[in-house]
Amino acid sequence: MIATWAMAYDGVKKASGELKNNISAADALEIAIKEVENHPFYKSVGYGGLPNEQGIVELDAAFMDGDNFNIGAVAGMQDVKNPISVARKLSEQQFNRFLVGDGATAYAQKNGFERVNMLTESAKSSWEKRIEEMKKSELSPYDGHDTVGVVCLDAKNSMAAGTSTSGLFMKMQGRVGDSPLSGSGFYVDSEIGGASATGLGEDLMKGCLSYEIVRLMGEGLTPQQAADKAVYEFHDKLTKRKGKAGAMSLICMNTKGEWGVATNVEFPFVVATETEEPKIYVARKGDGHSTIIEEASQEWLDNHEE
Ligand code: SD4
Repeated sequence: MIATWAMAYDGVKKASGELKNNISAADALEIAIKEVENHPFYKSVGYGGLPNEQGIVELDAAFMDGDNFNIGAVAGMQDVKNPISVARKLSEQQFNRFLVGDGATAYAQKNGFERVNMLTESAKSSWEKRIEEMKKSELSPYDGHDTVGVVCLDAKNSMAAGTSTSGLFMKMQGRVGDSPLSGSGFYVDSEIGGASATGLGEDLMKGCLSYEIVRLMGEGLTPQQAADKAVYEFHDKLTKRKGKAGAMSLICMNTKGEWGVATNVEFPFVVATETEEPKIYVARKGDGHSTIIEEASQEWLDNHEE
């Protein structure tokens, strides 16, 4: 299992332990993502997620089963504790697999998903503070955003991919990023591998980078080669044509459990394999089209904990 950001560590630990007991990739992915969604300190996923400019927490999530390509997704959903579970349930339907706004919220309610006011006091005060700061300076409202994305392989060689996010802090009401979009925020094919993205959705969705990485792995590239090629070539293309590229960090894994990461910002992520306990790594862009990946140092972990 590979997952975006250090916040995924507890979820990956819990889910990878269960994978050893032979649970499915889909179940493991849901366990891992729910753990992040339920944590009130993680400000951009689930409970405690930062709100949009109206002060409302709008949640996006997606689930994909790599065996049969089933996809379920929600966007702009409110007051539902575990968006990933709603997305997974939708993936089992024949029609109506991607629901937005009130429709997504109503579906979750009707199907018994737990309702919770997702705006914590702490997220509300961050929002109030940011409104004040924005009155005084040119501060970008969009700083600070971390989606949880997971790619998972199980003992029977099934794969799953999924995402969950409250999107960009101070986003416009109704704004949706890459996370619930197939091919952009996530993609998985159990005969090849899977990928997932985090970063600036407005740029990520221009490159369909999750699909591109899976396609490149299908052509024989290792996950690291595929991630490097897809992400840095697109970063260069965007920079050339538009002057700059937003933050883009991609994770991927193939059917052998080999993994790769590419990113144009400093990017922590978590990996657990059959032989390796869950570990936090930090990736950054190297020279040319390469990525430097190091295990997170004790100092880094201490800072993060704080
Ligand atoms: C979005 N990609 O809504 C998400 C936000 C994110 O790290 O991943 N931030 O655009």
